[in-house]
Amino acid sequence: MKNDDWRSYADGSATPIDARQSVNQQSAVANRQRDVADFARDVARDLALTPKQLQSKYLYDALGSSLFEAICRLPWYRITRAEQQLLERHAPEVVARMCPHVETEPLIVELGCGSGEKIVILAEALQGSGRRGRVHLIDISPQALEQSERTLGRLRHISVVGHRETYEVGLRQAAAHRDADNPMLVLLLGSNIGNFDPPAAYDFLRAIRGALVPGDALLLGADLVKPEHTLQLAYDDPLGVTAAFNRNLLVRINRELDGDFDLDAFAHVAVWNREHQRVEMHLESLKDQRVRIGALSSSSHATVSFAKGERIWTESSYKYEPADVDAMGRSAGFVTTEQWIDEDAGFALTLLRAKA
Ligand code: AVI
Repeated sequence: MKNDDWRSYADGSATPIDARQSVNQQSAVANRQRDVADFARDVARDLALTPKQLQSKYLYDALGSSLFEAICRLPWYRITRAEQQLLERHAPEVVARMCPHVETEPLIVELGCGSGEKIVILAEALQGSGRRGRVHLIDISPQALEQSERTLGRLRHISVVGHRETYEVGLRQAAAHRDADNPMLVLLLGSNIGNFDPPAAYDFLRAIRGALVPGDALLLGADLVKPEHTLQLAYDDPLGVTAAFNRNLLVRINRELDGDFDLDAFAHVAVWNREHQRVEMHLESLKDQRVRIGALSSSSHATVSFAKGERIWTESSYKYEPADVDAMGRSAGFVTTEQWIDEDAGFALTLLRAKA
């Protein structure tokens, strides 16, 4: 059910928003406390590693998500625009391949929906072909889910359910809503696969395959290897937006974990690691310093020492060759149906069918 006063939820229920409000407020507080505890635990563990690390998923608080959206509009970061153009051009073909009959109602699941501007292109192609569908959005960011639901809200031929979950949990929940007569299409776009290291990317594709049945499909967007200078500009842009995105992780630790990181004492660094085919983002300490993180005061990690030049590794963005995508998909139990490439931007959109 979906109209202005009702929303469907991941548990399949549909209850007036007013009646759910106090329940939602309580669970929002509980979620928040759980999130901060997880964040504290991960920060303590990962800053004790050599080299020091922070997980890239923590880049996406509300400000980080807005900064990432700004990155997507930068002239030097072409992933988003290239993918949108490929989607606009080929979405009708994806729909036609997935839904041979006009009465087919696919279950479309997007892992990491952002603001919903990509899935809406597929939803519109579905509408253009006279078909209906069900959409499940999975994102850990509540802002992203709200925005995507708004973006899709004007479309009456689809129902929308949001899951504020990790990809794995959300995918399991969404797959429970599939029915035997209609195919499932999973979207993993924006080169999100690039933020997994290769073994994790393979495991993740296997997990996606495990949620599918033969005939279902995965639409995968992957950024391609390109000249170092181009990658450098994409991940260390002249406007400093990517630097702000990276350093915001320290702002987040200061705010949520009572840290005292001096932002001016850490520089954003982006490095192309040719051997591993990845761009790495780091935060480099500009001096010898000690940083206190109040929320960790009960542990031995409350004070973290940095030597001048020492780095915190915050993100990896793996880049692929088109054949790598095909090979990775094949080994995970898929077969490539189509691969559309934007040669100029160096980006590939691949439709992978689940093999029998
Ligand atoms: C979300 N992810 C695919 C982006 C990327 O390109 O790795 C995140 C990003 N990091 C810096 N700029 C954009």
